[in-house]
Formats: sequence, structure tokens, C-alpha cells
Amino acid sequence: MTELMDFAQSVAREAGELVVRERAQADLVISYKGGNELVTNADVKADRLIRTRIEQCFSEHRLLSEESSPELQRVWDSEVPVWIVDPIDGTVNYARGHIQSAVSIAYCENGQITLGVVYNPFTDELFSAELGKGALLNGVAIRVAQETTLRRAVIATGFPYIKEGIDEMVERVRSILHNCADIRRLGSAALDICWLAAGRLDGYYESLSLWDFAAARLIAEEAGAVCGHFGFVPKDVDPQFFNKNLLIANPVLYPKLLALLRQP
Ligand code: LIP
Repeated sequence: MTELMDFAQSVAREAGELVVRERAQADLVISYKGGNELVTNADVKADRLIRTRIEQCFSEHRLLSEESSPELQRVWDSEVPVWIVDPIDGTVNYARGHIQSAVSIAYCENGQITLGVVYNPFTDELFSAELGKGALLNGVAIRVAQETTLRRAVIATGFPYIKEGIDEMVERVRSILHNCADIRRLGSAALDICWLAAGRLDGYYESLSLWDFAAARLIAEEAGAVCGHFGFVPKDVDPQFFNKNLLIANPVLYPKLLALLRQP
């Protein structure tokens, strides 16, 4: 394990312990960003912890995180390494006492995400990957499921806090339900994608923020998934960072799901 991976896993576990402790103390403070996007004081505390650890160990690095620097979007232009962090992915789940939430930490250098860690402290499951070295769950290698039949495929997705465009999303759900086995809406994109990497799901699609998927996308690719988009990708944006209309699946199902989701 490289020094960066050791650091990322250690910080993810420390932040995970913090968010479990904060919720157990039953003094969770819930507020709303932009009107209806839920955030808790634990998100902010975990974000501050991760930022502090990065500043202590890698003072020249930059941080893109949901809670403290959402404006730094063109990470691939950065001349110094960038950590891409979601301190709690699955915030609504976390605030409502569910266990499908995770700390997500990705490392980007020279325009390439080379490390990803997604840690669910409620299940003690740490998903990780380094570029070109495969994907692991608690240190054991994981691979995508080999399901090749749409009608047997279980597909995960999610929906944004802002409800505009929801009718189009419902139509996609209708198409998936007519052609696949079932849908899962688990509430954490990072864990949806890591579960696909571990063979627990067969496909995933959604539009997100970069910090939701940056780490998990590398983990899924290293586990054998195809990661792409079922919509237009701007020419000046590196696809690994583009956050609209993501589609992730094993190489056989990917084109089948692409055709399904692209239907008018
Ligand atoms: C969440 C994602 C989820 C998506 C939600 C939200 P957050 O991230 O993980 O898949 O459907 O709308 O974006 O806000 O919990 O970090």
C-alpha cells in the first residue's frame, strides 16, 4: 500500500468514527443548503477533520469538497494534486438513521484520479483502489458481477434534491423496470457504485456532483466496470470528471443499458 493510500484509508476511518460518534450523541444539527439540500453538523465536522489532516500532511495540495470548497470544479487543470472529498455521501440516509452512508476520498494528480477510498463506518466496509492495481473491499479483491441478461440485472439510480426534470427521470425508471429485473435507490452514489464494483449490483446511472463519484468511479473501473455517460459530454471536459448522465456497468451490460437509457 502506498503512503497516499495508507493516509487516505486512515483519514477515512477517522472521519467515519467521527460521524458515527456524532450521530450516537443524538445532538445532530440539521440544516438545508439552497432550500432543500440537507446537511448536518457532522458533515461540517468531518469535512474540517479531513481538511486538517490533508493540510498537516500535504500542505501544498488542494481540496475540493462538498462542504468547504465546492467552487473548485476544474480539478484536471490544477498544477498541484487535488483531494476530492465527500465527508458524508448519503447525507439524508445519515440524518435519518440509515446505515447506507460513506466517507468518500479521491486523489487527483496531473489530471488523473489515481486513488479512491469509500468507507462505510456503519458496516465497517472500506472500498479502495489505486490506478492499475485492482479494487479491494477490506483488503480482498473485488470484481463486477458477470450478469449479461438485462432481465436479470438489478440497476441502481438516484434523484437530485431539485425536482426539475423529474418526469424524464421517471420515464427512465419506467424503461428500466420494463426491461430489467429491478431497481435499487439506496441513497448513496458512492456506495451504489462500490456495490456494483463488488458484484452486488449490475448497473448504475445518475447525475451527481464530482465529489459523490470521484473515488467510487475509479474503484468500479479497477473492478472491471465500464464507466461512461448516456448523454452528451462536452469536448473540453475530461469524461472521468463529467458528472451528468453517468452510466456504469460490466462490459456486456453497458451497451444494452446505454441503448435503453438513450431511448427518446
Ligand atoms: C447524494 C448522492 C445520491 C443522490 C443524492 C445526493 P449527498 O449525495 O449520493 O446518490 O441521489 O441526490 O446527491 O448529498 O448525500 O452527498
